[in-house]
Amino acid sequence: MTQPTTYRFSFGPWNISEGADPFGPMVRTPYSFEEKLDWYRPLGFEGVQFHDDDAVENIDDLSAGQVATKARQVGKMLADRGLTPEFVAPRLWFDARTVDGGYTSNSPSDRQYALDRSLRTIDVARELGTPNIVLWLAREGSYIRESKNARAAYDRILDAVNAMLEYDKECRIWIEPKPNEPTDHAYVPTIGHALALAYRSVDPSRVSGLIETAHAILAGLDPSDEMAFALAHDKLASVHLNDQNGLKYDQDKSFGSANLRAAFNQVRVLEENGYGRRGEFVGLDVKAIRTQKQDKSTAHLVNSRKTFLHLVEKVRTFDRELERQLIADRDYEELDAYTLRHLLGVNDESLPAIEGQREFSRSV
Ligand code: GLO
Ligand code: MG
Repeated sequence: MTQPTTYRFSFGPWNISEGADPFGPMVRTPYSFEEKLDWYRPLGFEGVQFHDDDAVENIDDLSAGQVATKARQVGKMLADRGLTPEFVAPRLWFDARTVDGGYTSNSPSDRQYALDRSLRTIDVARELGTPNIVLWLAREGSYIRESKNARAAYDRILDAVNAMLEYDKECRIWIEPKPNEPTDHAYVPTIGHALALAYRSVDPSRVSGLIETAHAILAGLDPSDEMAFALAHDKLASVHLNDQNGLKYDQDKSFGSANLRAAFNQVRVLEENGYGRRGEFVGLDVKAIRTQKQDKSTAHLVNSRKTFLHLVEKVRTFDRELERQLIADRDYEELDAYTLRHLLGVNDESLPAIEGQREFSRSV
C-alpha cells in the first residue's frame, strides 16, 4: 500500500492583511515582511508565495542587477528560516500602466510594460530559487464589452505566455483563473479556459493551473469538480483553498467556513488523486475576518490548516465499502445522509439520547 500523503502548506504575505475594505479603514496595523516570514514555521507552514514586489519592493525603479541582488537576499532569508519559495506572481494591477489591463490593455506601450514586468518577475523567481510563475490575470477583462476586442485579447494573453516560456526555458507558468473582480468579466474565468490556453502555448508541458475555491464558486462552479478537471489533465500545480459565501465580493474566508461539505469534497479529490505526492503545496489564500482585532491576525491561517487536516481524516475514515454498496444500489439518499453523519461525527445511535433530552427539557 502506498503511504498516505503528508501535506505541506503555503500562503503569501498578503494573507496577513490589514482588514481594509473599499468602504472602510485599515482595521489592523501592518506587520513587516520579516515579521511575517518569522511566523511561517511556528504556524505550521513551509511554502512562501510571492508577488514580485513582495520580494523586491519598488521593483519598477530598480536595475536588473539591483533586482537580482535583492531577490537573492530574500532567498537567503527563506533559507535561514527553513522556508521554500513556492511561486512568484507579477503584480499587474497597481501600476497606472495596468489600469486598462496588462497583456490585454488597448495601449501598446502599456502591454509592453506588462510583458517587461513579467519577464522581470521570472528573474526574481530564478534568484529566489523557484521556476514557478503564477498568473492571476487580474485586469485582463472588461467593464464594458465594447471597450476591448475579446478575440484579440486571447491572442495577446497567449503571446505573453509564450514570450515568458521562451525567455526562460526552465520557468513554469501556473494560471490562476477568476471570473470577475476587479473586472466585470475576465477573459480567463475558469480552469477550462486556462488549460485551453496551456495546450495552445509553445510548451504545454510547462503551463498548468492553480485553482482557488472562491474563484470557482464565483464562476458558479463546484471547486472540487474544477480540481478534478485539472487533475485529469495532470495540470493541478497548486491550490488556493479558502471559502466564499455566495456570489458577492471575493471573500477569502477560512477554508470550510461557508460550506464544510464542499471543503470536504475538495480535500477528497486532492487526497484521492495523490495531490501533494510530488511536492505540490496546499496553498491557503485566506484573509482574517475584516473586523478581527490585531491579536488574532494569523488565526485564520492556523484554523484553515487544521480544518484541512481534520477533513483529510474524514476522507480517510469514510466508509468506502458502504459507499460502494450505496452507489451500486443507487441509494443516493443514504449516501447523502451518511456523508452528513460522517461530517457531523454522529450516528443514528446518538439520536435517542438527543430526542430524550428534548422531551426532558420540554417537561421541565
Ligand atoms: C485574488 C487572487 C490573488 C492571487 C495572488 C497570487 O483574487 O486570489 O490573491 O492569488 O495575487 O497571484
Ligand atoms: Mg488566489
